[in-house]
Amino acid sequence: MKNCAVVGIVGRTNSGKSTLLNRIVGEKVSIVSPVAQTTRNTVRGILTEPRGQLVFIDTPGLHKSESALGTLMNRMARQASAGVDILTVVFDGGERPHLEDDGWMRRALYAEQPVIFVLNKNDCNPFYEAAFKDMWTAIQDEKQITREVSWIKTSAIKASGTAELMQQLFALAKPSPDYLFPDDVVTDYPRKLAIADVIREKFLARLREEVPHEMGVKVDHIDESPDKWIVQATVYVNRPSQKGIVIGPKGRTLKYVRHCAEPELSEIFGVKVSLELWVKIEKAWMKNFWLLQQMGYAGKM
Ligand SMILES: Nc1nc2c(ncn2[C@@H]2O[C@H](COP(=O)(O)OP(=O)(O)OP(=O)(O)O)[C@@H](O)[C@H]2O)c(=O)[nH]1
Ligand SMILES: [Mg+2]
Repeated sequence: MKNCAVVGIVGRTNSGKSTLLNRIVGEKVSIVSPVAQTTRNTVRGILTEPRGQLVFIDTPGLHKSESALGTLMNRMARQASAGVDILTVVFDGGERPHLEDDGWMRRALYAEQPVIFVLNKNDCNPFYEAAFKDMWTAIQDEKQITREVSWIKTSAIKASGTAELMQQLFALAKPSPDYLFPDDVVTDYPRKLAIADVIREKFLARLREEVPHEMGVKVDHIDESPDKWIVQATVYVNRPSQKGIVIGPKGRTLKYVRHCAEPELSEIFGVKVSLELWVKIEKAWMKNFWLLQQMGYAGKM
């Protein structure tokens, strides 16, 4: 028998959920950036060990949202939190608690499954452990409910606390005759979406202000020959001014993105990858259901 569980990783945007997932599975399955709202899909990362298998679901961070895309992302995170065996709520201990942290704690209060509160970024100074614990006590007092949760402090960047987190997760996992996924699979994230994410991550590393949130990447076609893949992708923006920013002076931003993404994708897929990027202005693409679906943000592809 193997100990198996599906583990939801939820929390507010930028708390380090994707960094933590990558650290746990030991491979980069989910993109990371300092920009809020980096993850837009639910991304599964699978850890298989002799003691069992944990299937993690990384989710978009909860945030205030006015766009159709933002609403879909928040819904995805809430839905993912409902269907899992164990709920892991990740907090950014390097900042005072936000309203979204309060929201997740209130959700955790009524969760049907075991809950682990992960106070991440404990390499930060100050580290607001007491503020988060006070918030949790205040919520329980207000609702007059006492709910058992365990607290674990981690640094996803420095890999501290993750062994303890694993130990708790495997202890909560249920014996199962078989693994949930084949033991050599680290993610089942569709290839086109994974490539689009890596491209978007490189833009996020360069762009600031509103552009990252109003930019979408869609992989249109992959031309696969045995020794080389040519990936054609479209970068969608809302406004003409954003097109200039995404291209950069003399095309420098596009060049940077290709320069960073191509070797990374070649490494991931074990074949030389060459990118062809087009930038397209599509006003209100974030409300275009077909495009949202093609990017994996709404329903099945
Ligand atoms: N100092 C410190 N920074 C961290 C730690 N974990 C993540 N970060 C940083 O926090 C930022 C956000 O990390 P992500 O993993 O993208 O956060 P996320 O929760 O997935 O964010 P969304 O996808 O937007 O919800 C990045 O700049 C990470 O490098 C940590 O343990 N310590
Ligand atoms: Mg993320």
